Amino acid sequence: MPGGVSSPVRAFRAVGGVPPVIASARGAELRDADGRVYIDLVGSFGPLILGHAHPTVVEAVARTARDGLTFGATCALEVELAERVLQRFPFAERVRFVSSGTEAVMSAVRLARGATGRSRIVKFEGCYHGHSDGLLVKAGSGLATFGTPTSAGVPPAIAELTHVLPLDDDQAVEALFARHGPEIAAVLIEPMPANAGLLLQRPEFLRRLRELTRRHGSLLILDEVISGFRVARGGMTEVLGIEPDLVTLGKILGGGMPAAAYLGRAELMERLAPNGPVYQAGTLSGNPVAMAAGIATLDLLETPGTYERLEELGARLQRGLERGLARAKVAGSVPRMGSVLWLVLQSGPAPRAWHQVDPAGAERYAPLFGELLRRGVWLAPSAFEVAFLSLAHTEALVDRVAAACEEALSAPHGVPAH
Ligand code: KE4
Repeated sequence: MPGGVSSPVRAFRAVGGVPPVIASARGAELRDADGRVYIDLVGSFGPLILGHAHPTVVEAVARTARDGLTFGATCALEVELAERVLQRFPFAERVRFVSSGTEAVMSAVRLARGATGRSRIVKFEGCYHGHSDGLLVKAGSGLATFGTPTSAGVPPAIAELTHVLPLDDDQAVEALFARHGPEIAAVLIEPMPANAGLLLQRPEFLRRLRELTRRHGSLLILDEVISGFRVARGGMTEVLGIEPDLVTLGKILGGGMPAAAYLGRAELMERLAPNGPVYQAGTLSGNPVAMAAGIATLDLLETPGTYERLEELGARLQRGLERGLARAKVAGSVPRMGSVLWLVLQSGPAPRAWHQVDPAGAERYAPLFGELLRRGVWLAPSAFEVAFLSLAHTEALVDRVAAACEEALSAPHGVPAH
């Protein structure tokens, strides 16, 4: 297994040391093969909004698996999850399930190109949309972590069809549309960019994208693989009140099992095979076990007070981390949206675009990561991944994380004060 991992961001290349092998997890905690317990602030990079191994989700998976793992045919659970997704994203009329966020975004881009007959797409620097060729251009997540924003193996002929703009820059978008408007199939954005740190966007910037794409006959694809069901029942689409053409979902949708989706109006989605000329397929798409995990997860998120609770826990951790930075006299900030937070180790206002992110912040992050790991706090092994809280986290656990961070920030070989 190259790097000893099945996904590069899990390696500790950017923070040093050897990643522990995890043996089990429950609620807000991970347990490694040596029995060490960690408070988990990664949650498998987003899916585990309920925490690890939620008994209702595990029971749904076990019960469903006993009746078969995959049929290669439609099952009732697919229809049930499809209905739940469309209830939460009422702009959409059709949904297609796939097995990963990468597949969802790759397919949505192909559909946009097929529907418009255009080839150019627009993404934003630092945003990450999975590892399909055309999207590994100035991308975030592991690419930002390893300083390789554009992957080897992507032919120039493909990369040149992807225009990459800075976030938070209205003029750059206007200028690109002025030059290439009629050739642009789609603009693709994480409405809450969370793969180059948490780069919160002005709602008016996002609304401008909707106006420009509509004016030029391009589609707007909101990649809600992270934000879907995370920031609100209907994701950022609900929060912003914007009507996108396509939305991609993943992570929470599968509740920890491999499930993702893309959704949109019927006139778009009906262009997909078998009804239309845009092809996309998948052996395990919509399999009953993943559908059961997703249904159980979305149903549990209907519990009244869910998003208020996540907001409460997020605000508590934000305050605790900000207090720790101040007391340790370390320059930094803690941008947050609900239960998603980012620990920024640079002075000044929190960045809204990749070029505002100080690379020195990543160097300061590495020792802090190690100090926190030693204190039983599991953050992402990358300065550019965000922290996630879940409904399994408690005030006591949040306060322990804040206290550990304050100690770690002041530790002798912790983060150098500014
Ligand atoms: P997957 O193919 O990893 O399921 O989803 C790709 C994807 C698409 N869109 C957004 C906004 C995403 O954040 C992701 C995946 N996120 C990364 C971490 N931020 C996954 C972790 C990993 O690569 O191991």
